[in-house]
Amino acid sequence: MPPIKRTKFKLTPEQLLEMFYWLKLIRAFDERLSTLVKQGKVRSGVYTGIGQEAIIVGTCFGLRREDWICPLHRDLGAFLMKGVEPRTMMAQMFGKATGLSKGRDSALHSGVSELGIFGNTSMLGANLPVAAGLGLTFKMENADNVVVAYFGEGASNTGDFHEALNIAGVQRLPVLFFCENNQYASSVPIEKSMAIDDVADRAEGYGFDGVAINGNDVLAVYQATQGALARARSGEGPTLIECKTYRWHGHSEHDKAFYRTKEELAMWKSRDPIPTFQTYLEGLQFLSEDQDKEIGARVKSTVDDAVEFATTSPDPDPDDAVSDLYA
Ligand SMILES: Cc1ncc(C[n+]2csc(CCOP(=O)(O)OP(=O)(O)O)c2C)c(N)n1
Repeated sequence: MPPIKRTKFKLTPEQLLEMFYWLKLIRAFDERLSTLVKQGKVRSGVYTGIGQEAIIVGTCFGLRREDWICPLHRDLGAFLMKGVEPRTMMAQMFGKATGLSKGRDSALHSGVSELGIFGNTSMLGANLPVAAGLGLTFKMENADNVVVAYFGEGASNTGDFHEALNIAGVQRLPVLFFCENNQYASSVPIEKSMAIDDVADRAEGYGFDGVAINGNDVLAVYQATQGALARARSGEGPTLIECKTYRWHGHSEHDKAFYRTKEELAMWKSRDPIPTFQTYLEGLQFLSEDQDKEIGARVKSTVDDAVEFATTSPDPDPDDAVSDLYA
């Protein structure tokens, strides 16, 4: 079948189905984690990104292994798309010896340098100066690799955010700053922490483009990413892309989110990125009922296998607590 013509950066039907698979896998992974937390199986805080999957899929799809990502607490899907096995990721959340950090942290700070994944820090915004530093390395090495750095709208109020954007603008660094604007920073709604409507407007103060897009439209995110990637790879510097979205669950799985209304949640659920994309694919006759079932079955068996692996994996050996240290 010919590629889609509607968009500037063309995707084949096969690639679109792959995107659909990733959306469903990331949703299923988070949903299973949410259940497992309640069963006491997870030894980590869990901050699901349910409702925000289009941002991860639209940004990570087609990234090079050499490109780096700086994911947030809500971005486990980015680890999967960058190449971490679902089994390993689940074992990480279970705090098992087979996880990324071998059971030695609270699961959300691991990175994988071979895959270009920077381990997140707990301080909001602190990943952004690191992203700028990675970008500076690429510039100094004359490599056309790019850094994709995620942050919440809450983090855009920190000093680190502004310092990172400033140096990225001055040095024209190959960094894509991706704001996951899910409307709340913990319990604080955006209108109580910012006097402007769009985080994207902040880029102008640092001399580069910022754009606000529908973060629940995977193709809109993909298109914006590809444009910014092309500019960054050719030395034109950073871009700030603000994705308007919503997180369906509380800030973490132990937050019941009483600070928002049922109506607000229902409104955003009606903009669920997955059925929206499914309808689009079906309209183009790229997704049949059988293909949908096959993708659903593949997603389920991948998550089942990951949970089985994590459940049966050994606990860390206390003697290993200080191994892998370096100075
Ligand atoms: C510098 C700093 N201040 C406060 C916190 C506590 N904290 C952790 S997550 C969070 C909310 C983050 O909101 P946002 O940046 O919008 O990302 P989201 O969780 O909504 O994805 C806060 C205030 C922190 N980790 N670091």
